[in-house]
This record gives sequence, C-alpha cells and structure tokens, in this order.
Amino acid sequence: MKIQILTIFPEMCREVLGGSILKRAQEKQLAELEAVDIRKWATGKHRTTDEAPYGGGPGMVMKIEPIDRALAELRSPGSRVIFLSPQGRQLTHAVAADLSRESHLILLCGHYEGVDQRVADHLVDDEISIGDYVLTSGILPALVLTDAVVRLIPGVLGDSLSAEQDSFVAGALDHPHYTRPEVYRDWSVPGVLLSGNHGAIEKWRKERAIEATTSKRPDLRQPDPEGR
Ligand code: 9D3
Repeated sequence: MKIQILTIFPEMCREVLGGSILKRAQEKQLAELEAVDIRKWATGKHRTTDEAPYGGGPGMVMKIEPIDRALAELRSPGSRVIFLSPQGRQLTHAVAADLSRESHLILLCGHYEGVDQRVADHLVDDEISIGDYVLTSGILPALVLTDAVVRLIPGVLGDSLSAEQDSFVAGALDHPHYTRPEVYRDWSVPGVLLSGNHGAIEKWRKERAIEATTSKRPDLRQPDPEGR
C-alpha cells in the first residue's frame, strides 16, 4: 500500500514515518509512506499556499489551486483521497480496517483556519476526523490514521498478533499484564499467572478483559457468542 501525506510541513511527518512499526513495514515492502510538500505546486514569487478569507475574519485559508494541481499529479486509478478535517466521519478501528484494504491513500492535511470549502466539495473522496477535540492542523490526524491503518496490513505485525486483534481488539479492552518482580512494595502479581495452569490463566484473562470493558468502557461491550 502507498500512503502519501500532502502537507505544507512534510518535515514534521518524516520523523514519524521513519520510526518503529512504520519503518519495518516499509523495509518489508508492505507499505510505501511519503510526505509530500504542497508548496511544490504553488506558483509565484512567494509560492503562496494560503490567503485571507473572503468575507473577512481572522487567520488564513488554504488555496484550492496548489491542492488541485497536487492531487491531479498524485492520484492513480485506484487511489482514495482523504481530507483530514474536524467535519469528517470519526476514525474507528472498523474505518482503519476498511482503509487497510486500499492500495493507494492520499491524505490531505489542512493548516491555519481551514481549507477553501471547494476542496472538500469537489476534490476529495472521503473526509475523516480523529475525534472531538481541536488540534492545530491535520498532520497529527494523518499520522494517527497512517499508524492505525499500516499495522493492519497483513504481514506488518506478527501473524499471531494480527489474528488475535481482528477478533478482539475492536470490541473489548485487553486483560492486565504483569512482569517481574513478583512482588513490588506490597503489590503482588495475581497468583494464577504464576500457577503454570494455562487453562486457568486463559480463563482469568478472559474474565478480567470482560470486567475491564464492562466497568471502564461499557459502550464497547459486545455480546459473547452465547448472547450474554
Ligand atoms: C480554530 C479554528 N476552528 C474554529 C472553531 C476550526 C478549526 C480549523 C482547523 C479547527 C481545527 C483545525 C485543525 N484541525 C484539523 O485540521 C483536524 C482535526 C482536529 O482538529 N481534530 C480532530 N480531527 C481532526 S482531522 C483534522
């Protein structure tokens, strides 16, 4: 899968795209991740990408022409252009899973007060937000979306991890995890985890996961196969 992040601050993305899981995905040739500078398609002496809003008011608005030219050049037959915007549908695990099956994503980031409305109305295929809080730009949302999508591409994580995650992660919280020491101050590790009884450990983990979900995130609770 190819993901291109279209922004006026490509440097801000490159650091994140070159680290950890995202780096490994690229080394394994499962993903090609690129930050692309909108300014490349800006014209004039000052390569302007933004101007004052029609109708007045504070701040600047990103111009449509450089974005249109950029998208015309970057789009491919199977590409999906996603505008990161506070007005988009919210990113969830299900949306990320859907996007992980695409072959080419172009993620358009807004900056300043916003982007000329004609971009959202005529030039993009999809509009996505990462949640109801105000950020300063669409860059972090584009990186969040990239991270959530790339880790779902088959082969990027270990196979055991990915199989588990499909049936589980989207619908419930994880069970608690412990490592050494067995006792720290007077806080001890639950005895069942030291018992060597794998059946009992599996049962304990399932129960703790359900318990955590019910008490902390009841909205995520999904009925078990027996409908409870
Ligand atoms: C300060 C201007 N705001 C008026 C209430 C509008 C506004 C413009 C631009 C708010 C945020 C932004 C920058 N944010 C994004 O581009 C963005 C975003 C976000 O802020 N929160 C969650 N998801 C996203 S996706 C893109």
